[in-house]
Amino acid sequence: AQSMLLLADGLASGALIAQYEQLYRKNPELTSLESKKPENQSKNRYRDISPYDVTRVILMGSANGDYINANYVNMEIPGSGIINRYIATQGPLSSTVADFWQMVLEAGSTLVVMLTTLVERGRAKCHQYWPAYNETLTLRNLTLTSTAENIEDTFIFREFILRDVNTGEERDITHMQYCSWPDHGVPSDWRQFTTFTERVRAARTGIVEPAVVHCSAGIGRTGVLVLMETALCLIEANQPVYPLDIVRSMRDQRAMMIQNASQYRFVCEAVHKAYSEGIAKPLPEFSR
Ligand code: PTR
Ligand code: PTR
Repeated sequence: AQSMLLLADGLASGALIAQYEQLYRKNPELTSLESKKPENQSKNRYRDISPYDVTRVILMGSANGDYINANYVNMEIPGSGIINRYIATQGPLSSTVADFWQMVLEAGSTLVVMLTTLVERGRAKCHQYWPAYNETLTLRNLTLTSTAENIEDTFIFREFILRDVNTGEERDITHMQYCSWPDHGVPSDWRQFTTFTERVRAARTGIVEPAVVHCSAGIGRTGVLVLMETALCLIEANQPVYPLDIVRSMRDQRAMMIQNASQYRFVCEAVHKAYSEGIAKPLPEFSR
């Protein structure tokens, strides 16, 4: 409750945004050398968005090298025993779709969260990396079959079966897409965004494998979602929420998480409203 008062004050005074603007966008001590190698450059959607070497996802069984523009991001919720694990990544390119699904397979992930549309203002933001409903996409040693597609509001929920052709192993994958959030911008409605985040939380409950989250570059919108989910979990665990510490922790794992001050303000306001309206509140097991 104390940290929520601080949050409200910081929003009102502008101090919260001022502190955000002081924070490094990339941790100066961490390198991103792999992404600059000649054989890897074409695997980056944007020249200026590179994964740190130390937290990058290393592909084991890809015929196309071990590089993908993706980082492990782990967010610990003190006092609750919870660590929310993510892989934050760019929207796949046509040339990296097989690498993307190889990553999902190797990470054991069952949840993919997509925060972009394929095209925004006439520009390609993400390649369509899944098959149409009822169809199967074949990729190197994997197949992906679409078994369900439901539109709710501005969300689309899909179900896929990912199959490793070599081993016969099959896995169900849930795909959750948020459709009304342009890059560099903020969602049109904090309530809808909070609802979406809660749906992601529900979908990952009890799952230790990382949720794969992406937008176009995999930093701006992805960072906002990770901050929101982290804050909701902290509130439920009756822990203080210091958003700048959360951003710093994210940026130590993937550079530039949360693109700009308006996104930061938006998510801080959403956290505060979710708390003050009782949408997010301490769970009984954590209340004193
Ligand atoms: N030209 C882009 C760049 O700035 O590096 C890379 C890029 C390549 C972007 C292909 C989109 C692309 O389309 P698709 O997502 O359909 O592969
Ligand atoms: N060079 C691109 C730009 O600044 O426009 C990189 C970029 C693209 C950065 C999209 C962030 C972007 O947003 P998001 O991470 O939410 O897809």
